[in-house]
Amino acid sequence: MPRTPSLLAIAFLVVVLAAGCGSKSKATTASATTSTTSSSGGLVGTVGPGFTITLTNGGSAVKTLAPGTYKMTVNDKAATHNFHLFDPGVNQKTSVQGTGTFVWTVKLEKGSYTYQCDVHFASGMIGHFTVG
Ligand SMILES: [Cu+2]
Repeated sequence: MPRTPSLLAIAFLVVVLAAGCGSKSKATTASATTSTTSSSGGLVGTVGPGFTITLTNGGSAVKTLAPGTYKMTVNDKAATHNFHLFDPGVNQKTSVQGTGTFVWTVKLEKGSYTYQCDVHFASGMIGHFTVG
């Protein structure tokens, strides 16, 4: 007699787990769709509040990009730093004193680009990526 109830319990568990997995994967699909939509908004540059400057695409650091026109969101989180993206053909920056979120449209050509804080690039607040 002890076998029958445990088999039933296992069968019940399998059903519950399967139902749980089904609803979970539905939720995952929905949120994945949402994040794809927002990351297709393009590149995100962030400077501050500490001595950090980053450029990401879909959450990953940008190393290489294909040539083209990109929408780029810049979060300047510090009144002591700025975000400056330049060359070739691009020269966009936020102000050192100012903060805020900015949306730039940048046309990137083949070449090597630099983003930096103009005040602290010598202290390592600088990054590069290649377009080609
Ligand atoms: Cu700085």
